[in-house]
Amino acid sequence: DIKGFVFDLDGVITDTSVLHGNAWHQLADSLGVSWNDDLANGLKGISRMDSLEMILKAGHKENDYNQEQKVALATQKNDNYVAEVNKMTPANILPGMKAFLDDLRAKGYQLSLASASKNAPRVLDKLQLADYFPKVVDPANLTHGKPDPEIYTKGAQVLNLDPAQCIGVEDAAAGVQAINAAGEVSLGIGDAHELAAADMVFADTASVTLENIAKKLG
Ligand code: B16
Ligand code: MG
Repeated sequence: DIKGFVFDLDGVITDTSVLHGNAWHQLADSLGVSWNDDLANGLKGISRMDSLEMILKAGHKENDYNQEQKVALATQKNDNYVAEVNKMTPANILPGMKAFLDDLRAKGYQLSLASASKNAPRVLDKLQLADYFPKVVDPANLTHGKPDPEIYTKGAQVLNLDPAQCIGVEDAAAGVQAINAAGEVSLGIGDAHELAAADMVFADTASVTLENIAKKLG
């Protein structure tokens, strides 16, 4: 029986993926790395430093900067990103997600957060959702990022649940892979082809309800 839900944040609860994308796009432009949709999609769910590496590699510039310079570039991107996050309000919660979280809470499901973002607590605060997620996996303590299962394994652990008792909710292919490898039921939100590995896929957040999940679980 399902007893808990382990949530991704960016692209699931709110669309910070657009803000991340804009901030990386700005940095890529300043480095002379050309930007495209594939690069933008590939960064979803990927940690800050791994994202920077992907961008530098796309422009064949991964050897042009030392570690200290790379940290400075990542900090520059993050400063721009945080300035945008600070403008967020509960109106930035994706359609249907507040109602879904309320329903889950009312029905006694346990909730945890498995976001790769170090800014997740700030984002939850801005959305006024911090109360819903007393259990947040700290990405600073992870050895491996998504698609490694570690963050989702910990997402179940903090709830004292077996992975099989949890549904992991993701918008990114790397995240779905992580959920599957952790032994949880994977719920993907987005393009059915991109998220083909998920146990169930919903086209958008508004269609994610307990009723629709029950139908797909059969
Ligand atoms: P930060 P998620 C991920 O969040 C984002 O999808 C990804 O684009 C971002 O680089 C990563 O968090 C790290 O974020 O720079 O704020 O630590 O999708 O796992 O909720
Ligand atoms: Mg995401």
